[in-house]
Amino acid sequence: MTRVGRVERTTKETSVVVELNLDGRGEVSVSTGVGFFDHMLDQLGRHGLFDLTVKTDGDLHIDSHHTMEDTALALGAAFRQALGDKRGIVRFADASVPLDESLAQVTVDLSGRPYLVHAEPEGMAPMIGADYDTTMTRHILESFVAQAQIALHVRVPYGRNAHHIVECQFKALARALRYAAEIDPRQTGIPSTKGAL
Ligand SMILES: [Mn+2]
Repeated sequence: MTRVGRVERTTKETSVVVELNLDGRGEVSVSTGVGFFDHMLDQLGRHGLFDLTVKTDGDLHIDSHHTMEDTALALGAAFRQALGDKRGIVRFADASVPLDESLAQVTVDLSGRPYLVHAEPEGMAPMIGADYDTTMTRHILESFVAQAQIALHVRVPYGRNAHHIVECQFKALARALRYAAEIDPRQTGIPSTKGAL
């Protein structure tokens, strides 16, 4: 069984291609034109042990908003596609990841229903690098969740450096998604009393 998703999404604002293999080895090739966002997608694939290819050509002459939003939508759709009917998966998982002084705690349910809870420390620096607006982290996660159709809770109870605060969220997200999507050898059916997810 290969669990892969491939999504192409083109609008007047962006053109995105995402390929995702849930059962990969963390081999990642990403290019969105937004350096820090590429760094975050790299973390997602590497620590999720997904093979991940992302190529986005976006309207960066406006700003990085559409590029990151639309990439996250396509990534969510590819993740949902790769999960298939979710037979045999673990379904629920959580992961905590520190990055020096910052800690992220992520809990996920591959439920079929989109819901995001997101809490970060107050007073973060507004920008990371020249083109990553730190208010976009929540919007990236919202966009991913909407298409992946998962319940996702992300909390950073403490942290100081904005780069660390955001990066530990993507690392913990990677780990939680990896564990939740893993095949449980004792789980022969779809892990829901409803019989569908
Ligand atoms: Mn970093």
